[in-house]
Amino acid sequence: MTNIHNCDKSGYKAWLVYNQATWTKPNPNTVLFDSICADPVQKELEVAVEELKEALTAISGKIPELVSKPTSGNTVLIHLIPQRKTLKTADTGNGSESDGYISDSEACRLDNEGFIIKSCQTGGANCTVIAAKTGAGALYGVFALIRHILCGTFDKNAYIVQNPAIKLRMLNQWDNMDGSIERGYAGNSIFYRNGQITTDLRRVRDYARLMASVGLNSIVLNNVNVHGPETRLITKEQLPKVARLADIFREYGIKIYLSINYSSPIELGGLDTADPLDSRVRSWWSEKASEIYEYIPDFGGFLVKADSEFRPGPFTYGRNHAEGANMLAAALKPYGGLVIWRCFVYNCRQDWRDRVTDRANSAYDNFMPLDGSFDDNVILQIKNGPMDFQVREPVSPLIGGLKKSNYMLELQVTQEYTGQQRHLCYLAPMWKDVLDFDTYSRGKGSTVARLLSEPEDGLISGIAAVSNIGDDMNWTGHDLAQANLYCYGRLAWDPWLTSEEIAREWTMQTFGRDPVVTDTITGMLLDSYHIYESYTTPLGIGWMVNPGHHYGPNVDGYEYSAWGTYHRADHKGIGVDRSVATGTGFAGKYFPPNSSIYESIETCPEELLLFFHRVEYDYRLKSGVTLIQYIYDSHFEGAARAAELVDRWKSLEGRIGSDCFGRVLARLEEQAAHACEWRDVINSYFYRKSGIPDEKSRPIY
Ligand code: GCV
Repeated sequence: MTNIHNCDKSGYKAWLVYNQATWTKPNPNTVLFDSICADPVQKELEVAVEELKEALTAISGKIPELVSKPTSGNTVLIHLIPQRKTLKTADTGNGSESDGYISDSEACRLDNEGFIIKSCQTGGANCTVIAAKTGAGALYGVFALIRHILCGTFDKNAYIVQNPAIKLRMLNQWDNMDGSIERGYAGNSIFYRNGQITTDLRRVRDYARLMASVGLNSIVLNNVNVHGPETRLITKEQLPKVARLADIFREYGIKIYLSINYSSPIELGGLDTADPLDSRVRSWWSEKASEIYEYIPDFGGFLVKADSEFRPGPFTYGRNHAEGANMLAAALKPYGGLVIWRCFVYNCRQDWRDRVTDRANSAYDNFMPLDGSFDDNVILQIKNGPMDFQVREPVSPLIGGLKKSNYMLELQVTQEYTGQQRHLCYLAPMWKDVLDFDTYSRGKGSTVARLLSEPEDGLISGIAAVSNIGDDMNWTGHDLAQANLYCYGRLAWDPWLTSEEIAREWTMQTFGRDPVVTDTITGMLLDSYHIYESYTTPLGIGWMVNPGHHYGPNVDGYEYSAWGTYHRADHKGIGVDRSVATGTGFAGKYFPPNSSIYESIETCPEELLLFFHRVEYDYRLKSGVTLIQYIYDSHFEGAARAAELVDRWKSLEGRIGSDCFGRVLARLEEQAAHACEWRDVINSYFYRKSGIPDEKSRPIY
């Protein structure tokens, strides 16, 4: 067995481990590159050259020569396309000028972050040209080339042109300055320790590399819940240190953003108000912006959680979200900065007895009436579902609903409700359900992926996700949870990739190209979301977790709370009626035909049945089984399949480095045991509520 992945015992290098074994059996069309050619005066290309050199050295065991002109052998030529006047005009098709490597018509096909990989013969060398308009584009091209080499899909005659589908591709760190991470499951922050920005920046650089390797271009460096110490990140005392972080990320084409405290004018500025229409507040923010840009000239902007879960916001002053956001936007506008304003706004002090108020309606009701009133440098950030990152939710109707505002999708890579990186849960299938969902906002075919990649004229869009990394040596606690960070970046770049394509390429890069390993891990990843869903909460109902930390089953944990999170189970049935006819009306917020599909219990997709409808236990699903029997069956099957994951992994013993093998095995065993706990708690709860026994007489307590 030649492909054992054991050169990175800790998992630290993640998918950039550059397993030498992959090179020993190159694809017939792969060539061994012996040199890298780039114009040495082009500082912008330095990181791309460094990355390529590191990868080729590790993979082939030989340090490639750095040359300024291709002369012989096999060369990777990294080329910055000059910004000539002609590039501004449209492609005329023929007779287009060329700079020696790339014609004008080819250059016209590239965005600022795109790249071309093509072959050419020049100066006696066989060149693979990576051409781009910027250093970031070249870096993405380098990482793409490395990926193809490692996956065995590199073809020396290939002609690849790529641009990112979504322009703003962001990670949100929920890191606090005390070093903790809200909803972090992989240790402490790599950015902060004991109230200070860390001075050991190696890890930050390695994180930037991981991000750039999958095409991410923006990061918010602190938690959306901004406490006292993080409020001070925008002060003179912290800005020089924030600027150092920005310097590192900049090298990798990544812009930094900060979450801000809406009450900063009071807490930092000594004002008695943070009213967005007060001129003193407006000047305070303008001066603050000017100060920030002195330290960080390409600062991305602010992320704001306002009037949400006890965070301050414009409501205190009788102002709406547009007034609140636009005031900050005006301050950032002269510098090209953005305000990313979260739509996660709801009443978290609801009375559980109140059956009329529905948290699912909240973001839509708060923001739809304001569509068109946000300034052009405000982007609304919308969680994928109307509630809060549950295992299964419908897509937020704000996506596609908003037509005159910039917006971006917010996903959660950190596995708050999906097993906290103790359970295996590969999230690409969940995100694909979101990205492939047809909103019908512009008629048939208006998928979320399309809306994000082709925003309405003059608008901008993006995608953000809450990161899953911490200072654990393997970044993500569970080694296989690295696949979630990886697939998030890949989908942000190309939302039409399939879950399987991404799982395969991640597995090959991380573990080498042993087909048994690739097939087994890819299969485990692809099954894992459905397995997790089947032993946890049934048919889209959500929230059956222990309050606070959200790990493990507790069916009534949130049932009598103030958070607006109810399943309403009783002895007859379960589910929330969100129809227009008899329920909270949420189903009516979608474009037809989605609204009528969700409205009716007959047509509602079954995986969302209990999200949209109250259903009696003896209701027969399309398969013919009753709801209660479905709940029992899926929980028994889910737990059994979780146990099988252990066996599937064990079949790889000897094919995976033993350290990683042992770490993952321990997590999978814990998952299998915990899945039994889930199964028994959920099944017993519903048996006790309904009094209906399992048709198959399996143990229920
Ligand atoms: C950062 C949920 C999480 C909170 C999180 C919040 C948000 O409520 O449990 O930890 O706060 O979402 O997205 O703002």
